[in-house]
Parts: sequence; C-alpha cells; structure tokens
Amino acid sequence: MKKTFLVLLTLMCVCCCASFADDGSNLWLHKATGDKAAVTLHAKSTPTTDIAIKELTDGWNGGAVNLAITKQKGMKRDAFSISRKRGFVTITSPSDIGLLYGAYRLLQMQTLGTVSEDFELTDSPFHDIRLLNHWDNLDGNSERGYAGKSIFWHVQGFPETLGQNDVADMRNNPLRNTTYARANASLGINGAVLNNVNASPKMLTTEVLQMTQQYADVLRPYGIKVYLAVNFSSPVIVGGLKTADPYDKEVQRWWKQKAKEIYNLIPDFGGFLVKANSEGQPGPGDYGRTHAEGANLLASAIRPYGGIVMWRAFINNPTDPDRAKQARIEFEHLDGQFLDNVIIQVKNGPIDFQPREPFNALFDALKLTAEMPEFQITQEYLGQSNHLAYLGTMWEEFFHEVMPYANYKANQLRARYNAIAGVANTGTDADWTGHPLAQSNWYAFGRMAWNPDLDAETIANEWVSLTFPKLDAKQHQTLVAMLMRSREAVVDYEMPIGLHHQFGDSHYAPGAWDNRPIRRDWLPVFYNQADAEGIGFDRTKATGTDATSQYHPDFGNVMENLSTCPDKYLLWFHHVPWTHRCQSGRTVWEELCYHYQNGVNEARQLQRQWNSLEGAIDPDIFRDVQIRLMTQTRDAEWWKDGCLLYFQSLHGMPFPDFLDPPVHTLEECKHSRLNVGLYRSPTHEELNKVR
Ligand code: GCV
Repeated sequence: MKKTFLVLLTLMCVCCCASFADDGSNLWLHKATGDKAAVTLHAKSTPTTDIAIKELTDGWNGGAVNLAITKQKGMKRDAFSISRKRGFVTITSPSDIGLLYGAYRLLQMQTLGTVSEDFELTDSPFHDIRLLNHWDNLDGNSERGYAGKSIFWHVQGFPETLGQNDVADMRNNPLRNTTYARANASLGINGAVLNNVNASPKMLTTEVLQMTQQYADVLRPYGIKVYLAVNFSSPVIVGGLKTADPYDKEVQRWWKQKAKEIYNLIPDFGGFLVKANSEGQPGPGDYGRTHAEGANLLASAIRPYGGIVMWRAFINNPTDPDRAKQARIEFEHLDGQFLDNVIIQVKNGPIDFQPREPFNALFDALKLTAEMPEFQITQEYLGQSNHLAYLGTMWEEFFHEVMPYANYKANQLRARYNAIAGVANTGTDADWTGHPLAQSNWYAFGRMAWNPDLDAETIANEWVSLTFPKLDAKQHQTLVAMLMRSREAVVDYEMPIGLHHQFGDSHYAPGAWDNRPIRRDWLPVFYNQADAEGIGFDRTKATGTDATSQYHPDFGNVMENLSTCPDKYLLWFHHVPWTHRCQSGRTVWEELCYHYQNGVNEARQLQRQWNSLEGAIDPDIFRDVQIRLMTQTRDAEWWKDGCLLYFQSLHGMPFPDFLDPPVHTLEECKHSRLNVGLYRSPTHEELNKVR
C-alpha cells in the first residue's frame, strides 16, 4: 500500500512538473508523439535527410511517409511538395533541405489540424536567402538585445583567455543549440550572421574563425549557412597593414588570403555583412573611396567561392539635413558600380526601425544592383522585451506599400541574389526572446521571409496554435486578437500620426523635450519641430526637405498633398498647425490626445485579455507576461502624460474631455528612468537551479 502510494506520488510529481515545466524554450516546435512513424527515404542519405527522418519518426502520427528527391524543371532547390493519398504521405523536393522543410511543414499542419485524408500541396520560397542578423558581440553582450546574453559569444577577456573561457551558450548546451537550428529550419531561415554589424575586427582572427567553423558544422545539416559581419579596418587591426584602402595591393591581397582561410575552414561560408562609414564605423570613405569601391574589395575576394557581401545602406552620418533621404542620396548614383555578388541591405524605413515608417525610398532606386530589406525583430523602439508588439502587422504593411510602389517583387526576381534579413531577438533567456510572446516575431519574420504574401493574421493564428495548442477556440482568438492589435497600440502611445523618434537616450522612454547638445538629427525636438504654432517634420517638395520626391509619384504625390496624406503619416511628411483638421475630423491636438489615450486604453485591454487566459497558459509564462503587460500599461501612461504635457507647455491649449487627466507631472516624466530595471526573464541556468 505504502509502495503504491509512493509510486502514485512520484507519478503525480512527474505529471505536475511536466505540466508546469514549460519555460517557453521549445518555441513553436512540435513535441514527440510517442508513436514512431515509418519513414522511407528514396534518395542518398545525408545529415539533413537524417534529421527529416528523425523529426517525422518522432513527431508524425498519420501513417507511413516516403521522402524522395525529384528534380523538376523550374522548381527551386528549397521547394517541396507534400501529397497524401489513402493515408500515405509522400514528400518530394529537388534537395535534401527541401525534404526537411517539407517534413516541418507536415508536422506543423498536424498540430494546426489541417491535414486531410487526401491532399497535395507545393510550396516554394519567394526569397532565396533568408537571414537572421545577430547583433552579438564577442564579450557576450548583444546590441539592442533584450533577452539576456549572446547565444553565440561569451568570450571573456578576448583574445587573451580564448580557449579557457570561450563558453558560448549554444556550444555548451547541445539541446538548446539544436532547438535554434530546428526553429530556423522549421521556418525556412537558411542563414545567420553571427555577430554585430558594429563588428569587432577580431571576428577575422583565426581563433574566432575556428569557433565560427564549429557553428557552421552544427547549423549546416539544418540548411543554415553562417555569415560574419566584418570591420572594414580589419586589414589594419588584424593584419597589421598601414591602410585599409581598397586600392592598396596589400589590402586586396589580405582580403583574398582571409577569404581563402575562411573557405578552407567553412567551404559553404555565406559571406560578409558590412556597416561602413556609419555611426563611427570605418569604411572606404576614410580613404576617399566610394561604397561601391569598398564593397567590391570584399566581394571580389569571396566571389570565387560563391560568397556574397551585404553592404548596409544605413549610413547614419549627417550629410543631408534630412536623415530620411540619406540612403537614397548615398547609393542611387552608385547603381551599376557594384559587383554582382553585392547586395545593398536597406532598413525597411528611411530613419531607423521606428514603430511606423513609410518604406525606404531607396527601394526601387537601384536598377542594376540587388537590394534586400532589413527588418528589426528585436524591439529596440517598440518597448524592447517589456511590451507586447507583434510585428507581423508592421511587415505586412511594409510589403503592401513596397510591392506596388517600389516594384518589390520584380526587383527581387531580376537580381542575382534575392534576399531578406531580420535583426534577431534571441538571447540566453530560457524562452529565447525575453518576452515569451515575442517569439511570434521570430516566427513571423521567418514565415514572411519565405512568403511575403502571407498575411499577419494567418501567421498569428499559426503561431498561437503551434505554441499554445491547448487553448480552446475562444482563448485562441483572444490571444490572436492581442497580437493583432499590439503593434498599433505601441504606435498610438509612441508615435501617433507619424510623430517619430520621440525617444530618450535608451530608445525606450519618452523624450519629446530632449534638446541636449548632441547631433540635432538624433534629437526628438528635431523630429517633432513642435512650438506654440504647430508640430511635424516637413518633408514636402513645396516647403520642406523634398523627401516626397524620392518616391514614385504614385506614392510621393499622395504624401506631398496635405489633403491626401493619410493621418498615420501626417507628421512624418508635414508640419501643421495644432488646429489643422485631420482626416478623422479632429484637430491635430485632439488627434494626438486621442491616440495617446487609445494607446493606454489598448494596453489595459491587453492586460484584461491576458488575464482571461489564466489557467489556460503555463503559470510561469502567464505570470511573466502578466508582469510585462503591467509594465507596458505603466509605460504607456508615462508616454501619454510626458508627451502631451510637453506639447501643452508649448501651446497652452486645454486637454479634450475624453482624455484621462495626467497622473504624472512633466518634471516627473523628464526624470523617469523607465528603462532601469527592465523586467528580465530567467536564463536556462537560473531556471535549472530553481527547478
Ligand atoms: C548596430 C540604430 C541602433 C544601433 C545600431 C544601428 C544600426 O542606430 O540604435 O544600435 O547599431 O541602428 O543599425 O547600425
């Protein structure tokens, strides 16, 4: 009796622990079913097909599966077909990685409940190169990372102690390491830049290249190539040369030698990502050379091996009074001068990953040079890992604008390389992304990189079903609704009606009043141009910086004209009196008040919706998100009070009746230190200690 009781107790503990042990680390990946599916491979076995077989064997419970390599004319290498007839599944693809993608899709469909008795589907990625950019530093920090430390680099005192303390999370934790690879492969992400664009020259030392090789070996079977961000001065700092001038023969030789060394270690190395002559980074401009001359130096070194150079268009140096125009000004005249393995990597918007930006006018300006969008998955300007902001809706908006007005698809298809990148939000936190629901952004990026025609809501539905499969229909809808409204809520309290870059130093708290003696185009007051009479940044041709002319007239003219410019971009393109009537019928002052208030209301609504899910979500995750949502509402109030009190101090108009009166004074807002003590999720190690 005693023994039975003990067994029962142990079983209960195991069950309880199992149901409470969800730390979010499994992301959206399926769990093993317990049954073993019979999988037959009709092709040469490779490490990639081994993974596909294992995933299906462990995870599929719908009968036997055949995997076959079939070459079909016109079918992309990564494409796959899945068919099911009389309960028998066949996955075909021209490549082993396509089979793995097909396997993941089938498993996703199983969890989504969309597998029917007989079906046939073929899927093929739109972008060929689908990359995560990790802004991770060798010392283990991650620039604009809000989920703990780097998952790749924890090299303390580098390079002196290298070999003793080179303890990277992934290398020390094989389970976690394959989860990263599986998660990416399950979405079709096929490349990772392993380090920050503010790149340490040490990335190109032999020691770091050897570490990179280890990552390449782990990620290769999952179809993920590694890339490195490189520092343009590497020949000087690492190579000991006197110059990094692209026209110097020694410099050219150095890069060629370095390329040879890299490809000896990593034969399928993807290539380089470069931030040059931007925010203090070195570049060809230091030697009077152009971006094309700089990019071609690196591109010619890795071209023989099939490598690419992604050269960033984010040139944040004050060469034009309007930063929004800079990318196009810097690059348009260089079109045709880049080697064909150079891709210009362009941030989605023309300023800097703001919660809402019109698309960057550099898209479509280059007719002979490949361009790739850069999204920011990490939420630098959208509440970091404290606020819920599902970015699928933002990227959908980008594609909806850039497709018709910047010829997006045709331009991508004509280029030799067709690529897209997202700045990753991963870190050592157990749930990978700090905010557990921010996993949806990693997921959405991968899905849209594969298929930019997918809509944000479909993706949100998928992610919720895969991540929280136990929710009932109502709970599922609640969570999807939260995701779908979340980014607009952040826009409402951080940048209503196009009022951008109102951040304090941290890129987190409000700073509308910030007028410190630093570069003017880094300051909120520069972007709001607010005074007693009006507000907004005039980018019109008629009276402003003429940024509207950088766009195709079908877009630019609509923005130029005050009567047609949509309210969401009003203060991005126009400086208007406080009494100007918006399309909504409200004055600008009322409209701002309306949106700030709405942002607070929406944050509260997110809290209510989440609270309604208590009991349906793992308690640890529930509580974690609950705390973050409390913080989000608090922050939304600071944003509302701070910005509105500041603007009111300029014009003196009363608040409209619908506005909740401020609960903070302007002085308090000016001295708030909201970003201090950001709520942080526990790391794997910490969780393991308490469990
Ligand atoms: C990696 C913004 C960010 C910087 C970032 C830069 C860039 O300015 O605040 O942290 O640097 O963009 O994209 O290069």
